[in-house]
Amino acid sequence: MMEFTVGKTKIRIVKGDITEQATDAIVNAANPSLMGGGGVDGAIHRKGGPKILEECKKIRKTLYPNGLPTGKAVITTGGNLKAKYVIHTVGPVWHGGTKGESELLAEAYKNSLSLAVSKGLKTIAFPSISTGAYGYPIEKASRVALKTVKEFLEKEDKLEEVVFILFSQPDLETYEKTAKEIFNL
Ligand code: AR6
Repeated sequence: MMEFTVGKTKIRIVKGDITEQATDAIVNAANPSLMGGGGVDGAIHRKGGPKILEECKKIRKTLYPNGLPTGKAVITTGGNLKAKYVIHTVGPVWHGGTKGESELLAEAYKNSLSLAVSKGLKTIAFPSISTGAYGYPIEKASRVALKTVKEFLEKEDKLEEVVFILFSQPDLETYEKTAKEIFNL
């Protein structure tokens, strides 16, 4: 567990279950269909209940009939979750690193943060996007995640808290090690 600030924003890196977070928004590592899946996505829909899926279906009908493109983000209610909102984003599938994966992963973080700010939200929690089913190596992903959030917060001071929720001890330690470097801690 690690805690520090960037400008006015507190950053926390913790081990836990994102579906238990009481932040204004939690971020879902979704797929383009927005119809649910395994991993974090499955856990969020199971615990959040049917309202989330209903809103996802509406988004598919209106904004994104062909699915949510990789790197983009949309927002729904948090349903029965403690979080008020779920921000659904799609990280890239890892193809070895030469298919624009790092840029797309950075977009997923940036667009999620921008959406939270545009909705007036103050606190947001991220899982480690793309590092489960999508196969993105955790060390590389931790660099993109932390660097992107750092650069965002250097330009934007409206968020009170950004939390990174890691599901395993090794993942937590990887993020902590990267954070020490990137934030000069
Ligand atoms: N809280 C926090 N982190 C979790 C939780 C949880 N409850 N459950 C899993 N993780 P993944 P992806 C971690 O596979 O790689 C889905 O089927 C997990 O250990 O959830 O972006 C979607 O529908 C890993 O570190 O997301 C897509 O099809 C991280 O969350 C696809 O998987 C991300 O793993 C997206 O793959």
